[in-house]
Amino acid sequence: MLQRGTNYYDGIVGVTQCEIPNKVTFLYNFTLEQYGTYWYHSHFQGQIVDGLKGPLIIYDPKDPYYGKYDYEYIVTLSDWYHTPTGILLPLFRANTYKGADPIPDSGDISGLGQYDCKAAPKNSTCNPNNKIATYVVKKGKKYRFRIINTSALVHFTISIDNHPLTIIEVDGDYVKPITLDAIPINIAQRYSVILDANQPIDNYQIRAHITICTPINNRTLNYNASLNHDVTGILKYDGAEDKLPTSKADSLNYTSKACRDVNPNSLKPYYENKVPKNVISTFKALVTFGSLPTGKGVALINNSSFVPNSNYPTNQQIVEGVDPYKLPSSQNAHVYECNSGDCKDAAVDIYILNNSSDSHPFHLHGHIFYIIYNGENGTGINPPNEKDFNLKDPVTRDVVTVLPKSTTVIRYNANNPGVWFFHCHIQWHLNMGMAAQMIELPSIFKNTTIPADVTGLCVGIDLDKKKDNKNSKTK
Ligand SMILES: [Cu+2]
Repeated sequence: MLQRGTNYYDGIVGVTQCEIPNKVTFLYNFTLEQYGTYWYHSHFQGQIVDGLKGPLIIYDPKDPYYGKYDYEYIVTLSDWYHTPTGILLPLFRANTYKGADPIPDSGDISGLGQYDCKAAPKNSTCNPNNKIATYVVKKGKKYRFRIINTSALVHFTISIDNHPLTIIEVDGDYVKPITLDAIPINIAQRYSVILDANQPIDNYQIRAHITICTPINNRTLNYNASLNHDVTGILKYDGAEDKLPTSKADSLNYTSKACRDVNPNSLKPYYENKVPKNVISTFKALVTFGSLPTGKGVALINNSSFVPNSNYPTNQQIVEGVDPYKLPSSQNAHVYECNSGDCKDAAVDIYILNNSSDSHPFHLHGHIFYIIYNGENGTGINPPNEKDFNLKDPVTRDVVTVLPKSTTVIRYNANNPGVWFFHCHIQWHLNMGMAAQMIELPSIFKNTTIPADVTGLCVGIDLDKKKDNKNSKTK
């Protein structure tokens, strides 16, 4: 969410707030100015991986695609670890694993997946014979599927046998319709697609193919997981027999889509974009991995691993007079003001220079961005020639995949004063510090009044008092 004027409700420990203690109620109260398919999740430790997440759909009364479909479904895709992150995360961060991303045990569609429980880790919960996600459609009708990848680690390619999918929305923004047999979707990305239920009445396989886009070796935590890379669901026509689909996949070439986005050059914005031209600041983010002298693996942006200041979030520091230009290097702060030109047209370019062998889905808070350059796999981290930027009709997103050993350039309007988190959405990379803080127009932002409920999280809460307040309200 853009959180314009409410940066302090953006939910990042050490950036915009302190953590919410157990048994305390905290209200995020903000005004929406966006429509489309989003999701919410915890941004603390590994809670998102344990399931603290869900879809957030905002309906647009002027949706240009209303009338082009009859019904809609929400489809979440996720990986699943039987081991809770309370155990997994410390193991992962321990020296021996050098930060190789833990491999999930399984995957699910809208929370439903199947697994051979004999292979599940000891003492973990595993339910045999789980249901399979089933979406019932009526022949002759059209359906909007809102697809969200809420994974910790994995990339999905989703397809439905005999049913091409027409993309109409990408990360909350409408695009001109484009029809594909299979949709690659990286972590935190969203697509709305329209499906035409025009096939014979039957059951059709939904295929959510998993790809792990980071290197695996025998030091990788859970590397021998019996992960089934082909998660399935059922598209069931009303009137079809209750049986598993026997439909065949079209000749799907997963490798050509693995770890990639739908080609950004093939996606065209539905409404004409005006790309801002007054670039007030350029942030060159060199993305690498490294290790501390102790051997502990870290993720680095410009050779610095982000460590949140959990007890004194950056937004409060700036409001209380701390000079944002003097934050410690562990804060990975990039600070910019608009001092020249038309500030309504002010823009920031982020060059994501990925010098690792992983692909990274990068997400920026508080903004949607234009993908003005998306380098091919292996083309290197030399800053591209600006002549190659697409400033005419780039697609907007809020998560972009940066391929291994390549460069991507995003541009966004610098019109939202605040402290905005910029990070890889692979949960394990985030835990290793693959994050930066974009400190936008601090000379304006420092005049913000941060509400007492937010600052109160940092001064220690009297739990009994808070409970009394809550009780008195409910009475
Ligand atoms: Cu990453």
